Amino acid sequence: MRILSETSRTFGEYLLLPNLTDEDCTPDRVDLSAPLVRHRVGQQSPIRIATPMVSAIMGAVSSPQLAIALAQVGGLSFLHQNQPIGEQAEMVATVKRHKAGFRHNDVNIKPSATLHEADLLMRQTRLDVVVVTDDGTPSGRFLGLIGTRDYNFHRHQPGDSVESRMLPVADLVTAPHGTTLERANSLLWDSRQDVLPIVEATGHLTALVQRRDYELHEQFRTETVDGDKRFRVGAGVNTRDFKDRIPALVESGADVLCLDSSDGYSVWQHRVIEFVRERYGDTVHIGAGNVVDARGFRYLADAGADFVKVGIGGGSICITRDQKGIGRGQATALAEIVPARDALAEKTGMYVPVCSDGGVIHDSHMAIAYAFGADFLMLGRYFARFDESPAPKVRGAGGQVLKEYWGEGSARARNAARYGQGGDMVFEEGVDGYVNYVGSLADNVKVTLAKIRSTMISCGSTSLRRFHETAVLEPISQQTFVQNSEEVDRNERPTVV
Ligand code: RVP
Repeated sequence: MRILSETSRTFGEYLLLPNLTDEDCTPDRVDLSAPLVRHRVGQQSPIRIATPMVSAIMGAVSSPQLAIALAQVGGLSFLHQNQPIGEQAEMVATVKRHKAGFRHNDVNIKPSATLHEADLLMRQTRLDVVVVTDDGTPSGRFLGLIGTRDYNFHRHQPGDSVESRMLPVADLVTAPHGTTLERANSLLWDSRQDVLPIVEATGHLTALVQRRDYELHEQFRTETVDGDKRFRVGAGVNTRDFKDRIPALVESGADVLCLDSSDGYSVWQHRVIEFVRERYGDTVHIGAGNVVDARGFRYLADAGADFVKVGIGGGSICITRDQKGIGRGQATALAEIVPARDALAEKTGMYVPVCSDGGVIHDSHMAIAYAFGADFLMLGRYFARFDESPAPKVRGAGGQVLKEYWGEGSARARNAARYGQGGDMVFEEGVDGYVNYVGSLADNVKVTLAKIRSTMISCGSTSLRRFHETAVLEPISQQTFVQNSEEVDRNERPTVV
């Protein structure tokens, strides 16, 4: 038995001290881009992300819709593996089909359907516009568009037909299949439409180009895309069915895989990485974890992991520490692992990025995590609060709007491949709860990034590497902590709708 002398600490126990801010230190110069997968020192990582945030491998968090929204602002999602292989592969394919700027037409309605049915469909799919085809299927002939702005139940009857209010194809400016995104965007502006349908010679619709996507592109200019301008997407895998799951995910176009486990310091993860290297060489990227000390990091990095994920027990829905007595404060885990990453890079010339997973409660904790040297962050609770997360919205007792959020180790998820104790799950390691609904991913990420840039400017840095190298962090006293938290609760205000 060994007892370590230092106390294990979390992000909330530190504050940053400002460094000198000079003339070159302005928010527009801050580059938050980070390597996602291993690379030789001095060379570019094969996958870089402009927004160093990835969504958690969780059923309550990562869906194709969230993956598209996150890739659109420069991050990346990992679709969860607690589902049949075919379903996960189909989710990956859905994201890959979605070429940046071109939205796919897979939600359709017949002209004879009622406005009530159209309204219901748009609410269910969270779309503003639905494509009308003669038979109501994606392969049907394109007849027009119906959107939330085309009807109003104070003026129109729910039983009126879609045909009576849709914008018919004859009144729409359309573009032929093969039109470039640049050309499509200028047609969109010239026509003053919100949506430009891309139509084949046969009269079938292939895609929609939307004004909102153009505006997001202009705002962020940082989409995470592959060589064919398709959004990049990641997928979780496990140590049980990997021989079948990995080929299916690779086949459907997953850009990067990640082993999904609460404790990744295991020979089982080593074997999965070996399988990937034997079968695919370096053409398939796979991250591993989770670990909380340098031994675990080195083990997985030496096994060939493309990145290593750090964190046990710190997740907002996690009760592993109570149930098993295992875990470590996230800040302390990073403080030990980041130097091991840098020492490995120095010794071998190979840089293996570190992902800090879980435990971010306030946006300021993200800045603290980057200051500790994390290359990118995996977030569950943060993304669960947005429109695009797959969980249902519910109303709380006080009337506030909430979204459901549950852990992968909860009875609801029963993710046995991640939390199974030998076979099935015998006890729970996660809870099933709610988070405040706060609106769209793009709007919220924009504000969070503004805060991180502002912190970095105060600390005199315009890149994450420099921020980490020069950051001065200080543990705060219990008294400072109490003083901060005893004030009026200014955080996490529920959105009133
Ligand atoms: P958070 O961002 O604090 O909500 O944490 C998300 C992380 O918590 C996930 O990426 C995962 O590592 C961990 N997790 C997921 N489910 C559970 C659980 O049920 N204990 N923990």
